[in-house]
Amino acid sequence: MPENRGRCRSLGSSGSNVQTLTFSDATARLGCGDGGIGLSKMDIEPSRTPMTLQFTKYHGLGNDFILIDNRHQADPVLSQEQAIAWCDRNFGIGADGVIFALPGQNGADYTMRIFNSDGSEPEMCGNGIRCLAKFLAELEGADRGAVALPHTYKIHTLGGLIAPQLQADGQVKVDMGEPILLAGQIPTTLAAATDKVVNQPVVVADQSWQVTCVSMGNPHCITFVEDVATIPLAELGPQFEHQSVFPKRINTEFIQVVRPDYLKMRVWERGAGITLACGTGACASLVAGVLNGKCDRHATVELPGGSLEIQWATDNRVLMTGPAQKVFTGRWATDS
Ligand code: ZDP
Repeated sequence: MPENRGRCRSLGSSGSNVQTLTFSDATARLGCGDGGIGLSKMDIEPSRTPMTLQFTKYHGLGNDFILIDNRHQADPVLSQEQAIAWCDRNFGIGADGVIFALPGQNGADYTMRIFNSDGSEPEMCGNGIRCLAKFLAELEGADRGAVALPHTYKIHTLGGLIAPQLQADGQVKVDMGEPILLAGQIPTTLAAATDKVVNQPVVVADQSWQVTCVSMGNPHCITFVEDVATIPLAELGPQFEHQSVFPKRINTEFIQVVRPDYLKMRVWERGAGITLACGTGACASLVAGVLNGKCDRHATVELPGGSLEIQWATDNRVLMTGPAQKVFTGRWATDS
């Protein structure tokens, strides 16, 4: 039964039958206190309130995320298994990832953690951090005028301190920090650890590609092509992602330089597959374009879901400007 499959995935069970748990068993196993999830009414004592957990759905140019208010505790309220179930577009809410708004650390206002739709945890997420900034403003009462614009948040991520700024026109401008160019730090074995990877050959799907690698906290491999529309992304993407020269796997971008100030991009994301947009990917691609002498330091990057403005400033920091849109709020409840 499809319902059972969804439920069992969220419980991390490999069996095909619904598991019968008491409320306290379930709470302990799921580790989310009163926010426990993933159980049907049948699974808990009938007199108890069904367990639900609130979420808000956002997207940045169609790169969509489930946002969770996790400010009360330092650990995400969902396991990576549960994130997989929530992101499932048929058996769950549907999203490219789950983002947790956690208490700040190292002097930051908040901490962001993200799980990809395959449950893996990336270091950073450009579209996601724009969504997070809007979500935080909402939690802080922006609709009552409690957040004066422009407003900048300092967000701790596994990729370092990132600063999204909410602007008066509704766009979010993010200081994405400095790009990481050394092979050992990206990481890739395509060059010596302290060398850059600019226009280097790599064999994928029995073909040699000239690639440039850049990390924006998370790793990206960029290939310039004549026409992005002709690239068989679903076929090539996973083969780039799992090429052994990328020990932490890789996000893969194909870029068409329409003009030096206008790039077209298609992306295969590590842990999420084809997405409509990728903020860190757009930043990495502009940096790669500059390193290859193909584009200006300030350009529009057109993605299938819309466009981002990217600038590699003279202080070596990359600035990304784009939208983030709330779509709906809901409660996860498998009994409904
Ligand atoms: O590095 C990775 O594993 C990515 N899948 C993380 C998500 C990146 C994202 N698409 C972005 O906009 O930077 C959210």
